[in-house]
Amino acid sequence: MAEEPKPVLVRERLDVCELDRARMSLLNPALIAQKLEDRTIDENAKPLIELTMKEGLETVWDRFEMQQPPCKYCEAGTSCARCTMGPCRIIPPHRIRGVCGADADLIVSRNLLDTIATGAAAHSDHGRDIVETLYLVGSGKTKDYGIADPEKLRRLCEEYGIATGNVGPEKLAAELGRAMLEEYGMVKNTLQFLNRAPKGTQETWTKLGISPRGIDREVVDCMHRIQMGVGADYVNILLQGLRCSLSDGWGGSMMGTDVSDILFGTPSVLTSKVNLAVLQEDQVNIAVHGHNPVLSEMVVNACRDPGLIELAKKNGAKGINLVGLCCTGSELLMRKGVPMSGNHLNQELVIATGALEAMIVDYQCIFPSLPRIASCYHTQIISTSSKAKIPGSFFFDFSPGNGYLTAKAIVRMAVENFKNRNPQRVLIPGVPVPLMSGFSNEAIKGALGGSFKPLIDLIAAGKIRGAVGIVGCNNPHIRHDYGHVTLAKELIKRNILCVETGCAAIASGKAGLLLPEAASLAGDDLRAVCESLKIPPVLHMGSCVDNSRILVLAAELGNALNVPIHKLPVAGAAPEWYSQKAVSIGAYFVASGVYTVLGVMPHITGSPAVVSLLTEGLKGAVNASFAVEPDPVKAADLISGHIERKRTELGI
Ligand code: BF8
Repeated sequence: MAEEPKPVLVRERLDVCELDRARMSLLNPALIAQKLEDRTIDENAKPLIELTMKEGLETVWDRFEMQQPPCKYCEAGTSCARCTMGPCRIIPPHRIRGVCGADADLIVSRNLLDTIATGAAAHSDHGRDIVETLYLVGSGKTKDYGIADPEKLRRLCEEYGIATGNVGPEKLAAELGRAMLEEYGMVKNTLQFLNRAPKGTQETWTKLGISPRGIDREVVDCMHRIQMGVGADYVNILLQGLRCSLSDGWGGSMMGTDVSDILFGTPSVLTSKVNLAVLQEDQVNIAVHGHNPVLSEMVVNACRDPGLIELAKKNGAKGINLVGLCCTGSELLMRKGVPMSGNHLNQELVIATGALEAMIVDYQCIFPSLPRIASCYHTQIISTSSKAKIPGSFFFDFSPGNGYLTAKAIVRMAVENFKNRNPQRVLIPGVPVPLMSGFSNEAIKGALGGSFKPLIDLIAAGKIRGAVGIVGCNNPHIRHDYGHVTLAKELIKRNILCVETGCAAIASGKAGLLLPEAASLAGDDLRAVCESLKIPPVLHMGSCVDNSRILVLAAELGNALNVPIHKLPVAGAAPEWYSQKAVSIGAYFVASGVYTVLGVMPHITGSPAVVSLLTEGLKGAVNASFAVEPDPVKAADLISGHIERKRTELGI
């Protein structure tokens, strides 16, 4: 029998020394109270933030404060350190060009292209890991994974022109996997899923020359353009940004979503619970954090292993309690109903409960600081991706070929760590909030009786004024969850349906908006619709790669009405975004024709020309643009104004 793998400590176990903690600790009650209010609206998070301040445990908010004031050139996007002729800053009126001659427009646009390419690469590389797993399943190279949705596998094969008659699922998996992997390069020079978009939207891309040719190719093209001495025209640079983002939204991310559905099941409506109180005092608590369900699905299986449950009991626990965090949490919540402990800014606080035996991470959105705060408790940080080794963590080289055995070894470590917990230091505040999740497009159609027609009719009749995708992160620039929750509440009040992913959806979950009862907060018409369908006014559609579900929803509505996406009464919003991935998402929303409001200003203000292109000029190119509005109530005004204009233009 194969042996379970052993972890390797990355560098050395980190320690936060007493001096560090004394430096951080805040003992002024008024100051603590003020900071609590400023930092979050998450009531379960407040007692833990208070504890971190009193005990001198450094968190993201402390580091944010210590970074103030920011460098104004970096903030404006007008600093460049790409080559060693510099670094350069644009300081008008005299220093208006870098050493190479790049002006503010070029420096800002190059920095932005770098940001988009980074985000698109992260999403699409995640997609590739999923597609590779499908290919390995199909070619018999892993026995740990299977095909959970053979019907969707067939549907996708047909979309790709792969013959399905009398062919078994393994062979289909291998063929589809290979066809998708080919789209990462440039043999085909196009992406199959672009055909899902309405014809008018596809024509816009073709006319503008921004139809992606290959997923990796577009990222590499971006990186080539930002090499000194290549891209010199800011408009040309930003058009490539749109093309690259489309290769994410309609390529890597869409594959990530659809193939995850094939491998792990297409989500259907279910109930679960959310917030930091999903941790349980009498159980071994394990959190999965990151993005890739190839890891977290195996951890779910390992947590059900009777031998490990028995071991947990022998160690004095009642069982094993697996909870999610961030997007891999959303993947498990959507498909398996695994409880969700929180979103991005909750990640250090889960450890500060003192009740977490292990945090298992893969990649993206994982604070490198986690082993530091974990060193103040018994929590083990377990890293699993060779791309994301974290000093102070225990590393397992996880791959689909050794998935289950590795997951078992990890869970065993967590279970054996239970005896090291100090019960005196456990603080699990409040009680969890129930929620409804699992709204894949298939599930939404199911709730509507099999097609989107009833939704279109409700929109045409004005019972639902339109739909808005609220997506993205938390960011210490914004009071934690305030942007998401306030915007969603404002929109549903105006009879606008919200569809949400990522950390935005988890914020809504914590605020009770993912429950059918939240219909009472909606306008009369939307309330009646939600009550008759027994659904919440805010629908959880998944993780960040699952923004592709929102694209597909918009495409299906456009196709049904025979109009391009930009004519629909829909919009996007990212009230608390921080990540490069979120910039890629915003760019593919806009490039697909979706007006998108950001709550945090990107680093572009140093170039009025770039600002004007993104907020105005793009309308003439892709029929949509960005807006920036930090106040969520004002953002709701912008969005509802846009939706009403689109309704008028459609004559509904
Ligand atoms: O991909 S919403 S903070 S967890 S980047 Fe990250 Fe932002 Fe959360 Fe997931 Ni998305």
